[in-house]
Amino acid sequence: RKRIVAFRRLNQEQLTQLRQHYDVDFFEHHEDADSPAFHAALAKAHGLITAGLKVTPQLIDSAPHLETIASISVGYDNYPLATLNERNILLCNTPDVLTETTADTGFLLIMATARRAIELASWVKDGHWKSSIGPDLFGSDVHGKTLGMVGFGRIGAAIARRGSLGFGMQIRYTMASPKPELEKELGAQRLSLQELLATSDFVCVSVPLNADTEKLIDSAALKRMKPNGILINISRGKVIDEQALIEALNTGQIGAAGLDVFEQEPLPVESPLPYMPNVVALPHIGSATHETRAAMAQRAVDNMLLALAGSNPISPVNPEVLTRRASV
Ligand code: 8YV
Repeated sequence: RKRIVAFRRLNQEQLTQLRQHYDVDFFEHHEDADSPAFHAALAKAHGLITAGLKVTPQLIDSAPHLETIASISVGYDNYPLATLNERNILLCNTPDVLTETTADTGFLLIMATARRAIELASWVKDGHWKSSIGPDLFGSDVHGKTLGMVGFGRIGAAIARRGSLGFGMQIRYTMASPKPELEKELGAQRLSLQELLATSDFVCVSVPLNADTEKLIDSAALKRMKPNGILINISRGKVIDEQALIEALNTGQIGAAGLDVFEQEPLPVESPLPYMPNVVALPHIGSATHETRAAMAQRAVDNMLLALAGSNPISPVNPEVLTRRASV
C-alpha cells in the first residue's frame, strides 16, 4: 500500500476515505511539521495533503517517493514548483470551491472599511455612544463607486460581480490578457495598473503571488491612488509593500485599507496595522467557513485519490507532469 502524509484540516470521514486505499499518517497541528515523526512519515510518503505548510526544496528532497501533493488551498506560492517539475511531482490545488466565500470576504472588507464598521462597533462597546453620531464618524458610500480589480480571475470576478450587480459599482480591471466575457457581463473596463489606481475608489488586490506580482503595489503605486482611496487585499500580503502601505495610511495618502493577508502571518505582534483606525485587519479568513473549508479538504482528498490511482485529478497545477508520465 502506498502511504499518504496528511497535514491538518481533514475530518474523520475524509481520513477513513483515504485509509480504504492507503496508509495515512495524519498530523493535525501546525507544530507537528517540526516533529521527527512528521519527517519520518514524509520519507516514506507517496502522497502529501497539506494546508499552510511551507514546502521547501529540502523538504521535497527528504521525500524520495513523493508522487503527488494535494494542497488545501487555491494559492500555491508555498510550493517550489520548479523542484516539483524536475522531480515529476504532481501538485493539485482547490480552485472554484472557495471562490464565492473568498469574494464574500473581499466584500466584507469593502463594506467594513468604507463604513468604518469595526472602528464604530468598538466605539459603541467602549461606551462612547451618548448621542447621535456626527460627520467625524461618517463613512463613505460603497454603492455607485468605482471598483478597480487588480487581477480578474475567478475570485476577482466574483468580487466584481457583487460590486456590479449588488451595489451598482463601475468595474475596472487590470490584467495582461483581456476578459471580453466579463467586460460584457459586468461592463468592466480594462485599464493599465496606473490608470486603475488613479481612478478607482476601491482598489482590490486579487492576484496570485509570484515573481511578477511581489510588491506590485509599492510606494509609487500607493501614491497614484485617490487620496480617499481604499485598498483591499484578499490574495497574498507580499503583493503589497507593507511598510509603504503603513506610511501611506499614516500620512493620509490613501483613505483606508482592508487586509485579510500580510507579508508575515500570523501578523507579528509589533505590527501597527491592527491598531490603525483606518485599517481593518483580519486573520486570513478568506476561505474560512465551515462549508468551504470542508469542500476544500474534500477536493484535496479527491485530487489525491484520483492522482495516486493513475487518473486525472480535478485540479492539477502542473498537468504537464501527467503528460510526461504518460509518455514514459
Ligand atoms: C488557505 C488560501 O486556506 O486557498 C488559499 O490560497 O489562502 C486559504 O484559503 C490557506 O492558504 C492555507 O492553506
